[in-house]
Amino acid sequence: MTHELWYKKPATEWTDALPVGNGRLGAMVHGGVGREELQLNESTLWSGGPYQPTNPEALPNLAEVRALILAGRFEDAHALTQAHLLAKPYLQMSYQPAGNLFLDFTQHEAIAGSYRRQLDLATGVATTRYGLLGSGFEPDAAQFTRQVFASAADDLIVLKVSCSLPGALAFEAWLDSPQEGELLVGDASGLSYRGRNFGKHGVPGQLSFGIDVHLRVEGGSVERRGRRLVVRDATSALFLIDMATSFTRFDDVSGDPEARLAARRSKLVALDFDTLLANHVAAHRAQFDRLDIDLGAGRSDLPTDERIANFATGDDPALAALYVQYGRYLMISSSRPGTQPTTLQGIWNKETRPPWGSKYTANINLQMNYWLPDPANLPDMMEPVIALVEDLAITGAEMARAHYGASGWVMHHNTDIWRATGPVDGAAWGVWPTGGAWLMAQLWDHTRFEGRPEELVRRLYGPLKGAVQFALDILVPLPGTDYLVTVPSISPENRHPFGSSLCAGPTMDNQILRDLFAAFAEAAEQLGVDAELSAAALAARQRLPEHRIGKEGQLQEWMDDWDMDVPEIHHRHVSHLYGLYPGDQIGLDTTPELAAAARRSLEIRGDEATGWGIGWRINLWARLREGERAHAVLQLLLSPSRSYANLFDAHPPFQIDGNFGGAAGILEMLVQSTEDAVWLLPALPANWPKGTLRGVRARGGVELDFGWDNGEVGWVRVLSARNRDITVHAGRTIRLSALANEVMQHEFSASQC
Ligand code: FUC
Repeated sequence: MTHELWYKKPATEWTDALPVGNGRLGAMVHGGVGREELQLNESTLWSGGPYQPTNPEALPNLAEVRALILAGRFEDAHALTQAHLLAKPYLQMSYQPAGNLFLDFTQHEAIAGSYRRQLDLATGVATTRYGLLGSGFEPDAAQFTRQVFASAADDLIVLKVSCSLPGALAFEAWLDSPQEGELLVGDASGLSYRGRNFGKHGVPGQLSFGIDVHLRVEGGSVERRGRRLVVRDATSALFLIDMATSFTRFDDVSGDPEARLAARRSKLVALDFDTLLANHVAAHRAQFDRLDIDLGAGRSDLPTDERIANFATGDDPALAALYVQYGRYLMISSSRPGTQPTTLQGIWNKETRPPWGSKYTANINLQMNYWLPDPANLPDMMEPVIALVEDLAITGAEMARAHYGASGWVMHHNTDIWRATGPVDGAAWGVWPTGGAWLMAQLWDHTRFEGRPEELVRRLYGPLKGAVQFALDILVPLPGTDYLVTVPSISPENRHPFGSSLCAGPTMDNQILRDLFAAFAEAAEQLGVDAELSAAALAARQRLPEHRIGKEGQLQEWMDDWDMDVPEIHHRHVSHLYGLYPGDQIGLDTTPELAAAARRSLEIRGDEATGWGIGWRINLWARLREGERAHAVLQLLLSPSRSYANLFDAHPPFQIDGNFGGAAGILEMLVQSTEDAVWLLPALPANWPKGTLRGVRARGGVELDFGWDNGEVGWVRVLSARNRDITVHAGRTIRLSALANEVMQHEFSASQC
């Protein structure tokens, strides 16, 4: 099984370039023949500095906004919200590019047909190779190779340029940055930039940062000429690239980038390329090799851009498997323990004013970014999200007090590296108090995948409790009923027919809070604490408005049957279908009527959406066990209009959530689970009749390998961390008794119905 993205030509656009990353450092590798360009990122380089955007006008106006919404005066509520309820500033900080490293080569015309650029997902190495014409070389006499990787083992980016002909390598290297600062003019051993970040929306820039590029040349010479390093007559050149900022925590920018760079540099002097490569590949494979997927043969003979254009023909199931592995690669590269969570663009951003700030949008996008790690056997990659909610429980507590007079903590629909949690962007988008609750419900699901280990439950308990306390404080009785509702809120980001998005008790909030309260009760019970609060949460849960089916047979998005009268009936968000996926309150077996209504809603909404909207729909169709439909939607994703040449998801320009959501969707077509049962091939399309999946994780702390032929599961292997019984649905249903840490294999062909 090949794990390569490959191309016959260099990148001309940023979205042709190949990403490498180690969670902290990222680079986009362009692979030009005359000019190599590495666009560089460091995950803590954001605009602004510590800030707390509470607005003192919010709380005094909250009761009035509530009253206006409950009276159906939505436009008045909207105007008052816009004027007084938003955070100050009402926009957040953005993720920033650090710089660019350029190599200008003296000889630069590749022999036709000799050029190949590739990214090997299994090793995490981007390689460019070509032969050179001219300058006296015979064809093929000089083969040039560039290898780039971002090492998690040694925490740096490595670029090696080499030539098969001793002494034939000549280039000039230089560095720039879009951030304010200066290039240091030093000796010929490297290039350095020292700079400061930008302020934004009235929040001053408070970070300093540095980029260090060290160069070691084998054979030939290197000299400094002004801002450039000039290499002549060399055989190979090794660049070690490191970056650091003064960011320490959301409220602390007192770190010393100089000291950080120096500390890492001192460890690197002794390391040669082969050692660096071996360290990197071992660390990468330790994650990457944990899952293997084979959906059948494909067109790995074609360059990846041509495979994307060809996917609709149906002869390339292997591209769907590659898409899963690419999602896993992007996760390993952009989110590791101790680093920042993956942003809307992972850790790859070249713009100082990126779309949506390249930050964390928490009304679908941040959550979707983390749908993949659990099933895809990368549970460590959830760590940055756990660290995030630990921060948000602090910053969001101040926001909860200031804007709602509530205890606990809140995050609305966005956050940034400074862990701002206020309502931003505008009344139509920002005034949605359940972003933090969704994250906690998702992290509780993560504990299920992990088999609910006590240490993890203990760690999540504080943020979970805070999210519950906030929810209990802000729920208000709906006049004339026994219901408790969120108000003001919205159903992200859909406008209802009355000139606003603002409403009371949108379906998604009720679903999220049902999950949150249930999660808290389970956690409190497991730890044997907070019985009273747990009872209060369960009592409130009973009073959340139940699901409703509307006049078109659809699942209502709001308490009232407004769905057919909205201005955007094909809206990309499908918020009320949270209960079907990622939630499990709606299911074909458990709530068939609601499942039929959810299906109707999905049909009305339509499959045509931007990248992440497609990613969500694949998962939803998978939960409805509609393999063909899920596959048809996957074909929309794996097409030139939604996937760039480098397989980045196009939410024009680029947003990584579609990559993660799409990859998770493919796994959801193959395996679904509760803590007691797994379903194998619940939504298998006819296009993937034969295959294997090894190392996939299921809820209950279970790892599975299985194979199928003619669309039927032939065998399954189950590995559980503890003794347990598992029900396996795979055409027929069997019950397996697994012993802790012992592989249990079952052949379906031999089993009884
Ligand atoms: C949500 C979406 C947009 C975009 C943004 C980052 O607001 O509605 O489409 O993905 O997040």
